[in-house]
This record gives sequence, structure tokens and C-alpha cells, in this order.
Amino acid sequence: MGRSNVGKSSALNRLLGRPGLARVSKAPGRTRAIHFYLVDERAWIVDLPGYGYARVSREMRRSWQALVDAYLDRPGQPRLAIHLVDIRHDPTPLDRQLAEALRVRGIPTLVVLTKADKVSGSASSRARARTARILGLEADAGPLVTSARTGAGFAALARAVDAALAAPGQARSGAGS
Ligand SMILES: Nc1nc2c(ncn2[C@@H]2O[C@H](COP(=O)(O)OP(=O)(O)OP(=O)(O)O)[C@@H](O)[C@H]2O)c(=O)[nH]1
Ligand SMILES: [Mg+2]
Repeated sequence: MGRSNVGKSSALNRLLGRPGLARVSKAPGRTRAIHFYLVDERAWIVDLPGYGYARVSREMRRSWQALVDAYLDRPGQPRLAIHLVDIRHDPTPLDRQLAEALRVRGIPTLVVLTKADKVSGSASSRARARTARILGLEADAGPLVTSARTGAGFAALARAVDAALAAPGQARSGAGS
């Protein structure tokens, strides 16, 4: 999940080692539906449409919100939400809204900074601290720094996903774990 153009589809492709699986685009707002990818008949990785694209109408923004709310409120919560933030930009009010929507639902969340190849090491440390503060992350839950271009951070991301899949599920009314 994350802003339009933040690199969600690129991260998904890199995580699965399948370039070209999810559509990547220079034009923001490319992904307009929820895409489900079944991985090894074991887990669904879900690519949600991005938010915050200035040129979409208010109507489209509302339909985005409805789509994401419907997804989050389905029976059977996601094991892990991966919230992507561009390392070059501070989280926006919509990012804070997403973090809060995940928090109130008790969905475990990992914040991932994308496009680390675009900044220096010191800028990356500053971005980590700022993002953690703006999104109110716990001290030990600092954002993971990644680059889908170089693959940096993806071994750690894969470990976090594996750990989330191995953790006992939080079954909700009528849903499996
Ligand atoms: N330099 C660099 N560019 C990246 C990286 N990840 C993604 N991009 C570029 O960022 C742009 C958007 O990438 P997408 O993966 O389509 O982003 P998205 O979040 O899926 O976008 P929407 O589906 O439109 O919301 C593309 O031009 C990508 O090539 C990265 O790690 N480094
Ligand atoms: Mg996309």
C-alpha cells in the first residue's frame, strides 16, 4: 500500500523475483484495481491502488477509499500490511491516514522506504528518522530502506514477510486464520 508512484508494483516484482509481473508505470495512478497474486499456493500478495494522485477527480478518490476500506474490512485480516513511502518525500496526511486505518484495525504493519538508490546514505538515515516520527512508529519498528532497482533491503523484506506468514493468524468472526 502507499502513494501513487511510490514503487508498489516494482517492489512486488522484486520481492517475487518476477520482473514484469505487476505493471510498472511512469504515469502515476496506473494500478486502479486490487490485484491479488497467489504465491506458491501459500500466500496472497496484494497490490492495492495508490492514493494521493493529484489529477484524479474527487469521485475517483472516494471510490479508491471505498475499495481500500472494503478490502481492509473483509473477513480474514492481512497478516502484514506493507506501507511504502518514497524515501525522498515526507509521509503525507494520506500516509498518516493509512497508518491510522491499519492501526485501528490492529493490522501488523511494516513501513518500507522505496527508491533508496536516489539518495545518499546520510539522507536515507534522516528519512528513516523523519518517517518514523511522522507516522508514530515504535522505536524498534523503524522503516526498512529498500531499492527495487538495486535490490537493497529485499532480503530483509522477504524475511519480514516470511515471519508474518509463520506467525499465528488473528482469526476474526467466521474467518480462517
Ligand atoms: N530509481 C528507482 N525508481 C523506482 C524504484 N521503484 C520504482 N521506481 C520507479 O517509480 C515509478 C513508479 O513505479 P511503480 O512500481 O509503477 O509504482 P506504483 O506505486 O505501483 O504506482 P501506481 O500503481 O501508479 O500507484 C516507475 O518509473 C519505476 O521504475 C526504485 O527502487 N528506484
Ligand atoms: Mg502499481
